Amino acid sequence: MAQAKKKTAAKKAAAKKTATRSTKKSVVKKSATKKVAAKSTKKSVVKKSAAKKVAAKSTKKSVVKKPAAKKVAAKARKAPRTVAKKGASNKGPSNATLKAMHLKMLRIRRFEERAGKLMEDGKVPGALHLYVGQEAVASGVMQHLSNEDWITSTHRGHGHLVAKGGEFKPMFAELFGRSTGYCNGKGGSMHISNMDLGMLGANGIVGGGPPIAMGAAFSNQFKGNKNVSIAFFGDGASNEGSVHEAANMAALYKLPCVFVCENNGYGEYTPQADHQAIVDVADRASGYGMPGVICDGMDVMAVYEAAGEAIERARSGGGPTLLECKTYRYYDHVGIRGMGLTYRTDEEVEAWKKKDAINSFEKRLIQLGVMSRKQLDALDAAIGEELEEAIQYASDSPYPTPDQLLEDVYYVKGA
Ligand SMILES: Cc1ncc(C[n+]2csc(CCOP(=O)(O)OP(=O)(O)O)c2C)c(N)n1
Ligand SMILES: [Mg+2]
Repeated sequence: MAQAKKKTAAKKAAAKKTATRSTKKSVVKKSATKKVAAKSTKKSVVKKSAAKKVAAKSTKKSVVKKPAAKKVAAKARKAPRTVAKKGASNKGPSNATLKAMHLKMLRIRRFEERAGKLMEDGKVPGALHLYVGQEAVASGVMQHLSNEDWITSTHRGHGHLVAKGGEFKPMFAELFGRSTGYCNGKGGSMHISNMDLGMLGANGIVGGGPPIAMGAAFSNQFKGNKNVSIAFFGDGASNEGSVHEAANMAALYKLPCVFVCENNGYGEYTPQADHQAIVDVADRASGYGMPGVICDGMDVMAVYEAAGEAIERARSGGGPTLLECKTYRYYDHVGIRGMGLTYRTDEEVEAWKKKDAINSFEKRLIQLGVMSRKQLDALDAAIGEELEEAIQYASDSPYPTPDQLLEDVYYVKGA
């Protein structure tokens, strides 16, 4: 019993470390942030009471309409954010679910590694923002979704599509600009989408996805179905006005939407501490009036549980959640090696790789007897074969013809 307590205490401490950036710099910044946060709490208390007066003045109709939303918002303000508890759910996932999440992660990793190499060999036009390192986030979230649920992605979108059920052939064809691609070769890496899978699109506009996901959630609420929409965005995007507007409206209308911030510590080449004064993006949730939750984005089970709770809340009318997943991208902002900028150290990258989501989950699957090393290797080899076939298929596919140039795109005739 005492040993078990010790173990949980040690686990908690480890989880805390993961959630917090461990450099000295960030510790100093954190305490400064705390002071700022303390100041702003005082301020917000004053502001809140003023806001209450304004709310009281508003029409009877709106007061009657929103009591439930008010309760959720009040709750969210009281408990601005929580750190997701591991093993919080009683119902452990089935072996089939564990296997499915592992498969998603491995498919993303291998797709991205191969796509990155092709780009660096000059075989893919344009830039590729690769998702390697962040696989646990897409996989843990998407495990709860069906094709009827919508997602919006980012410029780093291949992983989201693979996890949503995207197939390698039309994905590579899209990256190669071929007419057999998901968008007939006109979307490319940064605008790949597929409505049948509920993937509303990657997006070259940082912060462009959340308003679209919020709108999709509004349509679901309007239609009265139980579908949800998920907005994936980065720590950098979390500073964009479009994200704040979408979150504000989603909370106001209690929309079935989950805002998933993939905090990988950088916006392009800028460390988080240089682009925002907070450490936890989830802290902003209270400002929107929704629950904020932090989870270990390098642990697919932690993401699965935290996302499951948020998605269930959204489906059952409880409104949106801001879920922050602490994660890391192994490759550069663009491509594998990028531009050779020294904005982060090799030691930092290696330290995150030690927490690799796929390695640790495979160890767990073996320990649990869900899969053997042999089965895992066979699966990996099969994915490799599927990839090569898809690359061949994409290379053999034709480009769109000039007469198809204006199909599938918005344009103003005669302009
Ligand atoms: C509106 C807009 N501003 C700036 C850019 C340039 N840009 C591309 S990616 C990026 C960083 C985004 O950082 P984050 O949201 O943390 O995503 P990550 O790249 O870390 O996945 C920026 C600033 C853009 N594409 N769109
Ligand atoms: Mg980022």
